Amino acid sequence: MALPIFLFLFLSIPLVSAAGHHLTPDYYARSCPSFQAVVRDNVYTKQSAVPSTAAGVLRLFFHDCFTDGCDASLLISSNAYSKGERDAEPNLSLSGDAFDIITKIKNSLELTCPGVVSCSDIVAQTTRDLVKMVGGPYYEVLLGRKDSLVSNISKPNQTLPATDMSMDQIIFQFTSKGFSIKEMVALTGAHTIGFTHCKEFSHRIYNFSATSDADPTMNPKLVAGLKKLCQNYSQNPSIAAFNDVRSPSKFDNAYYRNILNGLGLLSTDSMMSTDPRTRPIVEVYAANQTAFFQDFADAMHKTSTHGVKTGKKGEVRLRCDQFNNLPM
Ligand code: HEM
Ligand SMILES: *[C@@H]1O[C@H](CO)[C@@H](O)[C@H](O)[C@H]1NC(C)=O
Ligand SMILES: *[C@@H]1O[C@H](CO)[C@@H](O)[C@H](O)[C@H]1NC(C)=O
Ligand SMILES: *[C@@H]1O[C@H](CO)[C@@H](O)[C@H](O)[C@H]1NC(C)=O
Ligand SMILES: *[C@@H]1O[C@H](CO)[C@@H](O)[C@H](O)[C@H]1NC(C)=O
Ligand SMILES: *[C@@H]1O[C@H](CO)[C@@H](O)[C@H](O)[C@H]1NC(C)=O
Ligand SMILES: CC(=O)N[C@H]1CO[C@H](CO)[C@@H](O)[C@@H]1O
Repeated sequence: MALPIFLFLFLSIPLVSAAGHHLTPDYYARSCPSFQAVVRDNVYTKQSAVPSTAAGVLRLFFHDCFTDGCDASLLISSNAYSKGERDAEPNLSLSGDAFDIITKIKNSLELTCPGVVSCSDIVAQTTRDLVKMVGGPYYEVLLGRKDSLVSNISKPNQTLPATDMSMDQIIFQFTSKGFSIKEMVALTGAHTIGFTHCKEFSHRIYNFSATSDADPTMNPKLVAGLKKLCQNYSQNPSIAAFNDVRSPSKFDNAYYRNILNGLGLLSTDSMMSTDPRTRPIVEVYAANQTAFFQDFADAMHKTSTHGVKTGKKGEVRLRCDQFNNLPM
């Protein structure tokens, strides 16, 4: 008689942690039943007014989750005592509107259910709703994340992929966190929306090499357009180009068709289309949006549970940009 019970207990330990760190879709069903509606309404209002919001939040979500897990550590502002992730170099181009919508939703939820909803859950849910609103796939968001108790300015530089990395280094930033090359290619389809500042690709369009002014793998028409757009970027660093020249604000699979045709802005985008480890996956997604959407949805779901903190490993922040206990 005791044997089945023993077996059940024994088996249930790994099953619980494998099932997503105690996250559940209905975590706030009783404690904050308006959670989903508050996020949805704010997403609709903000995205309608400021169409760049979706890309900004999607990138913020990726940077937060890939830096010590999805724990809103990226939202912490630096103070006199410590410098937060938000001030790390790779974050400097994160859109202010992305932080703004998270703050708005948090403020609204603090009125209806004070101290209940974590900032990291707000980021996960807001990202999903925005991706859906601009035409991307739907996926279920599990809830119950806690917010981090630390935010370290040196972390983003070490954990995030950067445009000047080799394909080996880029792949390492994903596989070292348990993401496959296929998941990496699917997630990077996020570059179907949003902007890139000129400095990220200027080396590809001006003085590229001794023999060629521009990277010869780039489409010459794109090069000409970017040279014109970016001519004053050193005086005006805020100049930015659409990531996806075909359908800049629609979430679709155009990113993959672009990079196969020399229309990728970043050198890492171009490498995705040429490296033998990634090109076959790019070709599938370029030809089949359904396949891309399925894999993107699964990979976003996985990203949204990466390194999540639950229970006493975190807190529900009262303000997303500050820890509840400020250093003395
Ligand atoms: C493969 C490695 C990646 C590299 C090297 C990379 C690099 C970059 C860079 C340099 C920018 C331009 C930032 C700026 O100038 O403001 C950018 C934009 C963006 N990235 Fe990535 N990225 C990568 C993967 C991803 C992934 C996996 C996601 C999300 C799942 C993502 C989402 C975005 C979005 C949405 C934007 C546009 C942001 C905006 O318009 O505000 N990226 N990325
Ligand atoms: C921040 O991260 C760096 C590198 O991982 C580490 O050396 C440093 O001790 C951390 N700082 C704090 C305050 O945790
Ligand atoms: C991160 O890397 C960039 C570029 O390599 C550098 O300029 C910046 O100072 C670094 N930031 C930190 C906090 O290490
Ligand atoms: C390109 O390089 C040449 C020679 O080194 C230099 O004179 C020129 O100013 C550079 N142009 C740009 C746009 O950086
Ligand atoms: C770049 O700057 C020059 C001189 O300041 C100005 O005449 C020109 O219109 C600017 N071009 C763009 C695309 O902003
Ligand atoms: C596209 O991908 C989906 C999902 O993987 C698959 O079911 C479908 O057969 C594919 N369509 C084509 C035309 O290959
Ligand atoms: C969007 C955002 O908060 N960006 C911050 C990045 O870091 C700079 C420099 O410290 C801040 O001024 C920005 O506010």
